[in-house]
Amino acid sequence: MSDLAQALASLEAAAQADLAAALDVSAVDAVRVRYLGRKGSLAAILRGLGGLDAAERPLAGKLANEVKTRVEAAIGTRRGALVAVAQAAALAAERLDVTLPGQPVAMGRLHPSTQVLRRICQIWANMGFQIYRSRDVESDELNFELLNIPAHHPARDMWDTFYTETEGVLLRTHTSPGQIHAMREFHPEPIRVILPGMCYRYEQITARSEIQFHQVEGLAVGRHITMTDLKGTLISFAHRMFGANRQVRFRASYFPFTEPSAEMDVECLICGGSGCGICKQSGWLEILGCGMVHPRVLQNGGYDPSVFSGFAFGMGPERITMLLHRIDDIRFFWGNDLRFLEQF
Ligand code: FA5
Repeated sequence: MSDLAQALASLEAAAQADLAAALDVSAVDAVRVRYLGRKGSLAAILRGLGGLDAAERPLAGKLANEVKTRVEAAIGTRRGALVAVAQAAALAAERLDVTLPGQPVAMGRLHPSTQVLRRICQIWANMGFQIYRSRDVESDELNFELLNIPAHHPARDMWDTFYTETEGVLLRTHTSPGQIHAMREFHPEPIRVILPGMCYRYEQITARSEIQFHQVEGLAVGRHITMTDLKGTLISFAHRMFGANRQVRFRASYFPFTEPSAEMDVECLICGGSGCGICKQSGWLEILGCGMVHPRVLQNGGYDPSVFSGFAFGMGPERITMLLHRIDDIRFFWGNDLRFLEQF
């Protein structure tokens, strides 16, 4: 029994000395394994209990438990102290200055064309026009035939076309085929819609013309709609878009799907009307084509032209954006140059 007490006492002393020498948490954990682990020194001593007299065993067991409890407590204390030291060191090393200003997150923004497109839609919405979406890939029938432009008609030369490999399927050259979609959906009710969307033309790219550009089509169909309604509505749009003092003019024009037809110009904002490269020295910039819906087109849409009449227009938001921001080359729009895009 006294041997066992001796062994326990020296185990405790050795464990305390090792703990005092342990300088980090992993060294403390190693002490626990070495003295209190399943294969550690205390377990080895306890295996010797079997050799004692039965009368001595309870006292020996009690002694061993007391030593174990004290060593465990010492390990806990040492471990806690070392964790606190390590935390203090980490806090000091990784100190955060929460008063430093944050790093700004780079904000994206809408493309200038989208911004103007939305403004145009807003103005027309305020004037009671609903937005009607229609497809970019169209049939020859809707893009041309039902708009009064039969195959081989010279008017087809007005729109150089991207055809697909599927017979009769093309990329729409204007948003006007949407007029037929809308009329066929709503007839015989009156209509007031705008149709924003992308158009495609197989054209020479220049400072004023792209092969891909937006249009916003407008269509009003009802009883007793006249050319006066068309002019008044478009002038009101131009004043809301460009300011009440902006000059506009209508020029007689030709579109196979309207009769009579016109084009509306806005005083060139880039040169103030004195003439520049963008307005071809005219002082005016064309922003849209328009006219009274041709009776045959009304009929193709399902309306009786002896009862109904209507007006239509198609404008180019990129041209309008150029006017508003004095951009002198349309190629900037799809050039993906951030130096351009970040200005809006
Ligand atoms: C048309 O496309 C007719 N569908 C417009 C129309 C609708 C007339 C309804 C009557 C009734 P035009 O080809 O002129 O017309 O184009 C209309 C507008 O689209 C132009 O005024 C211009 O602002 C814009 N636009 C035309 N071609 C280009 C191009 N290559 N690049 C950029 N904008 C263009």
